[in-house]
Amino acid sequence: MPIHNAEVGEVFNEYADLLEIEGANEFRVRAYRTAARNIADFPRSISDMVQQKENLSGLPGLGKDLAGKVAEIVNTGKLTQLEELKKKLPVELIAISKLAGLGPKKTGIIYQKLGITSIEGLEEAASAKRIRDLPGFGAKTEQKILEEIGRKAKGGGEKRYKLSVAMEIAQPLMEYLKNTKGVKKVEAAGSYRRKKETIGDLDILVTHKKGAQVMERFVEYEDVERIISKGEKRSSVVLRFGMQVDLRAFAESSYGAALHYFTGSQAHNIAVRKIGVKKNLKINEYGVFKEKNKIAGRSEDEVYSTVELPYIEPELRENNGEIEAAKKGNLPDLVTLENIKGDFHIHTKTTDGRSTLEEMARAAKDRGYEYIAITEHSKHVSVAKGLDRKRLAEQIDTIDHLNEKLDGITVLKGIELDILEDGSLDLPDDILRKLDLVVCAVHYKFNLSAEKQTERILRGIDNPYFTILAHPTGRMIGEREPYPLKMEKIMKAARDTGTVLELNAQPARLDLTDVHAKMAKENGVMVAISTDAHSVNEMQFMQFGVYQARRGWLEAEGVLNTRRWKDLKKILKKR
Ligand code: DGT
Ligand code: CA
Ligand code: CA
Repeated sequence: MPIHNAEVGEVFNEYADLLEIEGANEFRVRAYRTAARNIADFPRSISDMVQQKENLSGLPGLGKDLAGKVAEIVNTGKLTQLEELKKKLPVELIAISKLAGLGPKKTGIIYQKLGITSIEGLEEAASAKRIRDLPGFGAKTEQKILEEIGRKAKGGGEKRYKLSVAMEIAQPLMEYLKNTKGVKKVEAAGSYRRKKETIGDLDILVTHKKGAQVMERFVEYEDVERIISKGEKRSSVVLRFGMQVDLRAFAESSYGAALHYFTGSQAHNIAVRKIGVKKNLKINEYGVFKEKNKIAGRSEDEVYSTVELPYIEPELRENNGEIEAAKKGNLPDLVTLENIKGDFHIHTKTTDGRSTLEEMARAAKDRGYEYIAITEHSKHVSVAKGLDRKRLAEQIDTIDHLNEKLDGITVLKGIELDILEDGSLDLPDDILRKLDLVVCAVHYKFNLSAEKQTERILRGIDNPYFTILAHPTGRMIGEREPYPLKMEKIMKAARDTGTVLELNAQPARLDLTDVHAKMAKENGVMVAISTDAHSVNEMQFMQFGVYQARRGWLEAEGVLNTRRWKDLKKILKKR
């Protein structure tokens, strides 16, 4: 298995954490963190580069020494120095550093000043009020430490999985369950059905004929590592990848009520039940009851209609205004994958993609699209062989020729243009003028203050050729926090200039978030759902973008790439 860039980055991050706990020189710590970020961010597979014996010391932030360490990680899966430091430091220090709000720096202080090496020792010291006087700490931090230890003891703070990963795990399991004799319905409820960007555990519901061996078959699934419980109606297991799965069986007559109950969210359920209470109805996972009589339960539609609501799509069920909208008959008509007519963010082999331009164009046509935009990196991203003005001009010619040859799909000329630190754009206007659209993005200097970062992007947006702001917050789920940004200001500027915000569909990005997508809609800002595909395969990520857009209440109307080519053409011309 080739090791992913993010995994190499993780090794460096872990090393940086331990160095910080040990009290190492802060510049040294920072060098590893910077390298980790650059590696995780690097658009080509570092693993491939090592295998092909390419020189790594040209990568941003990597000198000869770090390049050697990268090669070691790729070749052996380990970093010797990290292993040695791990042996040297008490193991629980890492667990301590992972307690919310602590981190390696504070853990280092606790360790060095008080000699604390275990969670137990930390709890003792916090209870004895010995933490609050440490430099950079206070009574509040001390209190938080105690709460956090209490929460952990109750089993909180477990791992979450990206939706794409959860789907890879869940789909074969559900297929397997469907193939059980006597099993009728199999569906995953919970956050999975609401298409949240990350999933805590899987909640699978089934209906079956009497005597079907579904629970037996479930716990015998090849990826089951541990059985937590097994019963007739409910079983729980932990899979090899660490994910917990709860399986619950219901009668057909309760299935709709169960599906509603276990889809959640809990906040949505509570709000629905409240309406029920006003109507003297009791709603639970078995049905809707009026006194002793069951009046609904077979379908979700039935359940909603007892409280005089229309069906509400799972993606909206967060008690985030959907109940009010449903009452008023104002629910959004959510965008679907079928509405999507093109993709505005595509890389090819010309820079760091893995498929050719023509392969991407044909794959887009196969998906039923009418257009795609080719958007290579610009020159500032030198590590991805970003295009300078000359190579971009050549690509424009190539695309013109390709369009003459292709039928039924239009390839748009674009670029993923770097927004430089001062807000200027990476290529001059006279070449941008020749493009159909310009996708702009921040790719470095993530650590500016919110004011500076916002100012930088606003200046970029001022350029009349700026069409779409790509992955607006730069976050990577579970890996990199969004950079601080005044999103209201960005939204206002986007509205005033007709700038489009991208909802990047890469499962690790999903940037805009659901909350920001909704905010865009409320601000009258158009969204483009784009895959940022680096291969034909990655064009499938469109689905994840659409899920997130639906969670953000977006309708086809508010999504630019639902437009037919003939309409889009006019919109692009006008800009
Ligand atoms: P997750 O797994 O953390 O990604 O999030 P969910 O939403 O899948 O949450 P989970 O697995 O704890 O429970 C699944 C659904 O079951 C949840 O969305 C609502 C329902 N549910 C679970 N426990 C309760 C409860 O104590 N009360 C109510 N009203 N509903 C619950
Ligand atoms: Ca769940
Ligand atoms: Ca659950």
